[in-house]
Amino acid sequence: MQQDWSERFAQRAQRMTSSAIRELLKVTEQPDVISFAGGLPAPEAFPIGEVAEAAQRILRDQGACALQYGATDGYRPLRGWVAETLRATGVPVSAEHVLITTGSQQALDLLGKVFLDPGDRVVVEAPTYLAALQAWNAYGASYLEVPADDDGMRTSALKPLLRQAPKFVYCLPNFQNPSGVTLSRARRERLVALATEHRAVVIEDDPYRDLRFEGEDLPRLIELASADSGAPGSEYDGSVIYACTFSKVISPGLRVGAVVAPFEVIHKLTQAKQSADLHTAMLNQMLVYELVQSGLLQRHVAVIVDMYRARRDVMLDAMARSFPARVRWTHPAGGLFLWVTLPAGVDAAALLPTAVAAGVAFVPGGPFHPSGAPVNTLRLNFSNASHEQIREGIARLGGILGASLSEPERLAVPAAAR
Ligand code: PGU
Repeated sequence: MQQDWSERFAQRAQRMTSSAIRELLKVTEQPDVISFAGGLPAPEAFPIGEVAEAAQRILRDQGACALQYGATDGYRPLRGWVAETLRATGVPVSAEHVLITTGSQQALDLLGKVFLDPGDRVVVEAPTYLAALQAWNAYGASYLEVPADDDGMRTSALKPLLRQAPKFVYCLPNFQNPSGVTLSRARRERLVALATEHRAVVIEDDPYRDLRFEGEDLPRLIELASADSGAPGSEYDGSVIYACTFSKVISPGLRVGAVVAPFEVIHKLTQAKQSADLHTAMLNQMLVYELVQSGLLQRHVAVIVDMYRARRDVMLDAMARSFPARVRWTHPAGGLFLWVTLPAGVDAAALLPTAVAAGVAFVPGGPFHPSGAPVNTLRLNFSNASHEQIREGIARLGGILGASLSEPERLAVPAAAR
């Protein structure tokens, strides 16, 4: 007898949805599609030779350890390196405050697992990273959205939301995914002050920090929270939980990220990780440590920052040439993405099949909002295509936008779906 599987799934599983980015990866793997969809680093920049040499050194010098089971909280030298990076900016953390995760995506999932009961509120920027929503939807989160502008989250709108006792506030301060905007220094200070006043927890997700094309680094929220709290010499006990990753600066395929938090939170996250995957791949953790230790990280970041800045410039220039006048977009100072706003009432998802048929892909903006709306936005990635592909892809997209905006009734969102 055939099972009715959907009936058997737990309520948690019924709340699960697919990532629009992951789904699109299948389409964009077709060689003739120019993809501005996934947040993929430039493959031609991957440090393949250095990774091969580091792998040989590790296997020669550490042999069996690299192939053995390891501790759940991670490879200790790598935990120490992450702690040292933050300590250098005044955050009083040691290796025990760091949990190595299988990409920072796992950190988001584990945070949901340990903090969220069904119905719990989470404050998110509008728009926000769709796979964080995907992770927390499974745990039954409900969302409070804070509007954002070119300076990031509008902290002036935060107070009434904090009064509703959210479990945490999720913030991407640098070159936000999907919008590309950066939270201003004044708003960082305001956010941390408000969080302290309301005893709110902040999750700072920071994969793009090192990919700054211009301007000065701004303090991390966890730095500001450290400056505010604790006697000199005391250990970190602030309310900001910091997630970072080596995906965008070395390789996403290695799946190595980290989360930094007070001891009690790390302890609970470690229990949650034990049942998820025992530990992150040892060889990959050792590889990452070897590469950051050898100075490869700094050298490589300098190369890809120059490369991505040039690609951003080509994309902005091409958009200015070929996008219709009523279309708006952000001008990111770093990261991998920019965010396009179409006239109200145009559904970007409805344009996607036409775009893919014309050989160009983007991520429609709806899924970056908990409610799936507004839908007149889209995300473009500029790190994964050559200058020629960017010019060609943007020209194709410009043509499609031009045609669709001149016949709005065809693509208008039906009133019921708005
Ligand atoms: N947090 C943010 C803000 C991200 O943008 C991403 C990746 C992650 C966490 C997770 O990255 P890890 O590799 O797990 O460290 N964002 C990519 C995901 C791409 C994909 O293939 O799903 C993106 O395109 O938005």
